Parts: sequence; C-alpha cells; structure tokens
Amino acid sequence: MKPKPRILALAGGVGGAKLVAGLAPILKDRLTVLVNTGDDFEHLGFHVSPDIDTVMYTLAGIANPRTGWGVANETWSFMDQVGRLGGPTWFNLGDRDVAVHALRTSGLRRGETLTSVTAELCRSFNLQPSVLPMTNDPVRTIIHSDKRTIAFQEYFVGLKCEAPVRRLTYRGTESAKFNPRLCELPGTDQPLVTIICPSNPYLSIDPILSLPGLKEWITETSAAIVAVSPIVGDDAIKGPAAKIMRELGIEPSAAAVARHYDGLIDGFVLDTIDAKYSPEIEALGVEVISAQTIMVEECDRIALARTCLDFAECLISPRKA
Ligand code: FO1
Repeated sequence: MKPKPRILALAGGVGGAKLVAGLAPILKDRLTVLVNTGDDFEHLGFHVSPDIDTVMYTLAGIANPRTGWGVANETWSFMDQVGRLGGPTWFNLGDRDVAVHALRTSGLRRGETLTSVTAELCRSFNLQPSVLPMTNDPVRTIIHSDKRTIAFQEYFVGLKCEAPVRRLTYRGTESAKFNPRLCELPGTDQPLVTIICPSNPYLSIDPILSLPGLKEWITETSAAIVAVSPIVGDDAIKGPAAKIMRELGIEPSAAAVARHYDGLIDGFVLDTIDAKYSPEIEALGVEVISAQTIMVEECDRIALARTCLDFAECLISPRKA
C-alpha cells in the first residue's frame, strides 16, 4: 500500500486556521502546522502570539467566530479594569485569553522556547496535530508606509490597516532559525506535502518564507507544494490582502497570488468563480484546480481539505515521492 503523506500546512490568521481545522480530523497526527509569528508582540507584559492562538483556538473549537480572534463567549473583566486604571485599551485581551497569555509568558520567562510552550498549550487543549511557531526567535513584521515605519499590531489594530503599505520587512529574520522540529518530519517512508493555506501572502505567509533556508528546505523536502488562494472574485475573503496588493501596485486576483508563489508551488487551488484564471496560471507550469474555497460551515472546511489532499496526491510524481 502507498504510504500516506505527512502534511505541512503554512498558516496564519483566520482563513489558514479554517483550512487547518478541515485537515485536522482527516490527518490527525500526520498534520504539522507551521504558523506565522511575525504578528507577535509584547503587550501589558504578555507575549501575544495571535496567529498561533487563532490556529489553536480554531482547532480546539473555541475560536470566536464573530471577531476571528480570541475565544468564543469571552468575558472582559480584565480589560474593564485595565481601562478603569488608565491602562491601554486599544488592544483587547479577554479573560479566558489572558489565561493562555499568562501561561505562555511565564513559560517563556522560565526559559522555555515558544515551541515548547505552544506544545504544552496544545496538549492542554487535546489537539492532535502539531502546531509549530515558524521560529523560536523574534521576527516582527514591519509596515513601511509613506514616510514612516509601523509595528504590525499598531498598523493592524491601532490604525485598522488604513496606512498605505509601500513595502514590508520582517525584522530579525536574517538571524532567525526556522523551527528545528521541522527537520524531524521527513526521514520516514512517508512523503511530505506542503499546503500553503489561504492566508494573507504578505502578512502571514511571506514572514514564514523569509526565514533563511526555509524555502529551500520546503522545496527540497516536499513531494508536492500546493497553495490555496485567499483572493476570491478579485477580493480578499477577509482582511486587507486585496488592499495591500493594490497599494503595492498589484491588481488583486487569484492569478496574482499564484504569480506571487511562482517558482515555489506545483499546484494552485482557486475558487470556481476564478476558473477563468486557470490558463494563465497553468502557463507558469503550475497545475490548477477550482473548488469552493469559501469556508462558512465545518463541512466546507473538510471538503476543501479533501480537495487539497486529493490534488496533492495527484501531483506527487513517482520521482519525488
Ligand atoms: N484584533 C483587533 O482588531 N482588535 C483587538 O483588540 C485584538 C486583540 C487580540 C488579542 C489577542 C489576539 O491573539 C489577537 C487579537 N486581535 C485583535 C487580532 C490580531 O491583531 C490579528 O488577528 C492578527 O495579528 C492578524 O492575523
């Protein structure tokens, strides 16, 4: 019998977390999620790791569906008291969310790595897939706007993404090491398939791919690399991806996302309404399939996950497998 591939999913934010939640029940411990930590920052003494928490809470089935971040049925006594005491209230940590932040931060202060505190939290939530921060080192996404540079959360939450993005950099990436646990993934008889989730290419995926040696490692190790478009009908499903593309001088479309990953991916999944872009993406030497990529219900997540897995299996060439 052909060995089932191990899957490495690159993710950050809500779209990525939803696909990961579709992959998890199918793959269980065959799934590893490499998560963006470029959005991380220190706030009120806590280490905040938004994309790790979005993935973790979504897998645990407790994510807040309304906000896309934090925990469902949250209470806000902590923030109310911070406000009463004159503290900063522009960035909100709910009471249940604070518990996770306190445990993460105290683990880091004891000298544990972000990987090990994340693994501990995932164990507490009984999660089967392994959730890995992209690195244990500090890498921070910086927005270069007109005449100023802006830290990520100030841009995203403080300025509600209003400042025009002219360029992005990932501070600290030059000296960061990609998560060493990745190197434990292959080495079995199972091929590795990498899925780039429908996350923002610039804010969520590029910080991961900016880590020295990671792109090369993924290319050499993966039997197939598949990306899913976060742009549907020339607009972002959620968040500022389309706006950022326009500000960077790129017309937002699924085809533009495929071109962004050109040279890295073997396959591209776009929404059925974007099927017209298939020929120009295929001209890049990338296989394309169309599917329903908007995930409203749990069944949509599972259906898209199955589509990605079946597609990837078809792409695994006997040479690479
Ligand atoms: N986003 C907001 O728009 N407002 C908030 O107050 C806020 C708080 C917050 C707390 C913890 C956390 O993990 C995420 C939080 N986010 C908030 C979301 C976060 O800024 C973004 O989801 C990501 O960084 C972009 O993917």
